[in-house]
Amino acid sequence: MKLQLFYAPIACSMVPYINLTEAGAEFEVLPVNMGKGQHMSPEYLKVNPKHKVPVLVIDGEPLTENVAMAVWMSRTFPAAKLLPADPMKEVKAISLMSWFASGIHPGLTPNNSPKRFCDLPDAEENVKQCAQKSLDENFGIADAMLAGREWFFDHYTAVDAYFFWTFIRATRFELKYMDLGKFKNCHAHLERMKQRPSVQKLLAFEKATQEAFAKAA
Ligand SMILES: N[C@@H](CCC(=O)N[C@@H](CS)C(=O)NCC(=O)O)C(=O)O
Repeated sequence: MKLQLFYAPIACSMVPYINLTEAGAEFEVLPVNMGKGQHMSPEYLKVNPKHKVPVLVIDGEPLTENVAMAVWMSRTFPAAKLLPADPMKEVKAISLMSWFASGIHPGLTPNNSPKRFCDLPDAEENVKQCAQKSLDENFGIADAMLAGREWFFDHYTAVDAYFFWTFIRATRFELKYMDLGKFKNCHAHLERMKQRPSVQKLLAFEKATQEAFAKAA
């Protein structure tokens, strides 16, 4: 099986990188330089007309959407236990990841591109403030879920990889309208994630990709 992952540093393509690594899968990374607009190029739009990363190409067939990728990986690499085996817990895991995709991710993006959400004059700060209000509420819910727990389920799963991305992404913004520091359980989860070899590999790869992009600029 040939696996290729369209990946951009900082972006949510971190999630399938971690999951594939956890699964011990062999995959090729195809870096996308969003700073140079590669995700809007005619070649990339043929792969994903939604102009987003990640895309996982499975034997030539492109699959988009993080949640779908996690389900596919869990089925394809069952030994990695990327989702819980119990059917109810499995759908709860899919429910959590869907919330990250549709509830948390939309609170992240406006912080770096507010004009995409409202192009009225002087609206940028208000867009960021609204986004951070949403993040504050959602991270509060996640923080309560993680209280007294190592992972979202009774073992590490793809849900942890996805949440890790949402939280590390938030820590990389300058957030004027919320205090990320109060989410102690989310921070502890982030630190636990950073201990995993898959995450260490990802962070090293991200740094190397960013350096390569900077050199090419
Ligand atoms: N629902 C998608 C979201 C993908 C997404 O929004 N990716 C962002 C990076 S985190 C992106 O590629 N943005 C570029 C754009 O929208 O032009 C998923 O879960 O895979």
